[in-house]
Amino acid sequence: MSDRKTHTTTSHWGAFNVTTENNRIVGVSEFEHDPNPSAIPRSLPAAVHHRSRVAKPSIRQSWLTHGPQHRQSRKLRGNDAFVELPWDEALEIAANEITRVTKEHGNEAIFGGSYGWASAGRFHHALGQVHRFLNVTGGYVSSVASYSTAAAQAIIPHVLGMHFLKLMWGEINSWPMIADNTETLVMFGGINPKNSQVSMGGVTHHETAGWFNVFQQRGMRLLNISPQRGDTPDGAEWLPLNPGSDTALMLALAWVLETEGLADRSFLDNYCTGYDKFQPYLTGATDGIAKTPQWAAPLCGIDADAIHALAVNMAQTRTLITVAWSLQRAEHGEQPYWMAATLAAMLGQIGLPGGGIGYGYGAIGGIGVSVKRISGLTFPQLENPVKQYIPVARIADMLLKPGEPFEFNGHNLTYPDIKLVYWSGGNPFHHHQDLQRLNQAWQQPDTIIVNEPWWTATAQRADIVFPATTAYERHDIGRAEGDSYLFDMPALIPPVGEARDDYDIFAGLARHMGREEAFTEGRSSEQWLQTLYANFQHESAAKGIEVPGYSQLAEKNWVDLPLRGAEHSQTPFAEFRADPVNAALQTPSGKIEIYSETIAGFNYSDCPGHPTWLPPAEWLGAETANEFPLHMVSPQPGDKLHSQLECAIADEAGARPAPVTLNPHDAAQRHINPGDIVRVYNHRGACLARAHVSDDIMPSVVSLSTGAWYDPDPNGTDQQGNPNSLTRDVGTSRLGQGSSAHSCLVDVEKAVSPPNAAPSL
Ligand SMILES: Nc1nc2c(c(=O)[nH]1)N[C@H]1C(S)=C(S)[C@@H](COP(=O)(O)OP(=O)(O)OC[C@H]3O[C@@H](n4cnc5c(=O)[nH]c(N)nc54)[C@H](O)[C@@H]3O)O[C@H]1N2
Ligand SMILES: Nc1nc2c(c(=O)[nH]1)N[C@H]1C(S)=C(S)[C@@H](COP(=O)(O)OP(=O)(O)OC[C@H]3O[C@@H](n4cnc5c(=O)[nH]c(N)nc54)[C@H](O)[C@@H]3O)O[C@H]1N2
Ligand SMILES: [Mo]
Repeated sequence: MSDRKTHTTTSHWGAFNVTTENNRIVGVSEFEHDPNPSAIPRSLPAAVHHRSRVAKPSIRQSWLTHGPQHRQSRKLRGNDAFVELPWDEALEIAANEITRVTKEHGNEAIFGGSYGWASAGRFHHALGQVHRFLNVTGGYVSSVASYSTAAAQAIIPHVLGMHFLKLMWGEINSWPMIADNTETLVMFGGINPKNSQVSMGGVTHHETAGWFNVFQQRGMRLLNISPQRGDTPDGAEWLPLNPGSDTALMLALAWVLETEGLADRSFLDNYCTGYDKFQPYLTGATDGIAKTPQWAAPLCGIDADAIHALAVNMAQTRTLITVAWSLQRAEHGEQPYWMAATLAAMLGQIGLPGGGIGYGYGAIGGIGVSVKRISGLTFPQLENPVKQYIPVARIADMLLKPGEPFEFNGHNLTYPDIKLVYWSGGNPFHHHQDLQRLNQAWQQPDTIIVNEPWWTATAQRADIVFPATTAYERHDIGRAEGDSYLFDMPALIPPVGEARDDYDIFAGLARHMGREEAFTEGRSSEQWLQTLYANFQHESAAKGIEVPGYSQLAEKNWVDLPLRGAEHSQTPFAEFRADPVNAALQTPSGKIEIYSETIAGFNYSDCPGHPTWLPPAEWLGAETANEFPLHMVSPQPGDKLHSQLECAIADEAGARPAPVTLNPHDAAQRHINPGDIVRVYNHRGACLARAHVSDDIMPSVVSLSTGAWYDPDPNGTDQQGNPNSLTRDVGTSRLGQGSSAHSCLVDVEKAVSPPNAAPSL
């Protein structure tokens, strides 16, 4: 008899229905209440049951034979056999090793930053789990900010006086407000339909593309300023610009406003500080270079007349400037964010509906949605007794430079000496820049422990690998910021192989370390879910929101809470505009800081006291562009989330190596035809890719999405097409120390030898 069943579940890319039969996922289908469902789940059934699932606890052969302190053995990470062990034995070995490291070196020798997106679901969140475990066992060196928005998180509080995430979720024009008020939408880096498929914890109602239809019907001017046409939904004007040059373009727009009497003096006087220090830089009084459209034109590749006309248009209409996250994932990525706020301040429309500045629309799906926000359902991570941290993207620096000083947003810090790395819910050998360098760094620690469902490039480079369940193999509750839905996420199938939930893995380790009670508080995961849910229900009721009971939610599978609606959006900065004294911003001056005494006081040449054009080391205007004449951008993949589900996609005929998009002009110059296997290379590394030739990308720019599972051959050429075999591992600046992945020059040639036919897994 068939036990075929269908349930709805949620994920970072939204809700979908899953059909199971005989303990297997046999099909997925669209969630009928989503106006524009994502196609990402199509690879899910193949991925969940893929041969690359980690079946059993596995320990690297030579780590087991020679012990953690054997230097030669560490060089074998990634090229060694694994020994499968019973759970209890493996847990005991790992627990003893954690104990040894803390006894010999202290908890400051454990890195538990563990960055990555893991999966949706409030309780079984791999990062929260590993942090709580490490906290109850003495603490760990943590990481701050994110690969996504580190430069923004550093600069925005200095300029606008609030946490970047608060600005993005709270003080932002909602889609309906834009539709009703904005006349000119100037999108730096676009508002990307592929990226808005995704949001942390899920986006159920995919509405970005729908809003663009509304904008077009209303006759709004939609301007995509970006190296790729596809960075907005169809129908926008496309103004291609050289990657990394946005600050120059914004300065030239500002120069036109300043010199043609179009800048809003009264706004600058009443709501801003430091324009008087910035203005002489803009006009060239301080450095002899007037930031005119003629000056910017060769830098950004946009005609001077077009820049002039755009500035005038922006001043004459209700204009919203939007900035994608990608602009700040580049060297000096703080600058376009600061300069965009400055430009918006000069236009004087901050605090007016549909005007001003908005960061991150389209970067993830929930931004711009009008919902009432409720909190709760968070598994407590407890206190970390260790106070040392690194900016998240400085992982390789940390491992390579123990004891060395570095600067970060006004702090003078020192890299700790890490002996043990614990990673759960992330894939650094996918996400970090310059993977050759990370490979060197990865040889430093005694021991690397990873919880992972799949044999990713990171799991393959670990010493101890614990097989983790996926979100489809355990019960959880799903709910996300910017989303009105609440999901019961049933365990759809039993754990694949011997996989265990992260919670049970950490409870087991804690037991071997005498800390089980502290970690579990005597609860099973099901009991935790009930406890967290009861609190959530209580808190929601206090805010007037009725949520169903625990078992009622399980029966219903999901509910759409009455949280969505235009009435939940307010004009950002309206209170500040109405009363700049009593509703002052949380900056030192209480105003928008076009010049920041604080930042100037740090004395960072890579982030001076006001927005400044600082050419990156790698861009089309750099000297090294003679040798590597193409700028490679490495955006997020449209067909998946980062490196997740990649194993199933890679199996599809012709899917790997990954596609690299080139302009027909650049392809012809190199005798490259569509579909050719090419080698993308620079002085740091190389990878194979498949040529996708299109005039949707500007000349001299190539685009290779992240996501491929790093798989270098013996010469170091990645066979799958991971862009981080080429990117540069340098912080955005001493202020943000973020990832500067998008600042990268390469060249492309036809590959001489065909790639390995199939991925190694
Ligand atoms: N060149 C370049 N590089 C980039 C970027 C770029 O723009 N360009 N962007 C950066 C950004 S913004 C980001 S966010 C990162 C993405 O960073 P990654 O860390 O690469 O992201 P994911 O692939 O989502 O990693 C999540 C991992 O957790 C695993 N996982 C899923 N569920 C569970 C679970 O329940 N338990 C456990 N233990 N593991 C689980 C998945 O299998 C996967 O391996 O990449 C960064 N890297
Ligand atoms: N489908 C899908 N969606 C995702 C993700 C995913 O993995 N898959 N990941 C999510 C995550 S973690 C993040 S952080 C966000 C990232 O969101 P973003 O950072 O906004 O997106 P990216 O895809 O890196 O880049 C968007 C576009 O910016 C353009 N661009 C690059 N450099 C420049 C520049 O210097 N100037 C200008 N004007 N444009 C430039 C490129 O053409 C690129 O296509 O996406 C999220 N959404
Ligand atoms: Mo991200």
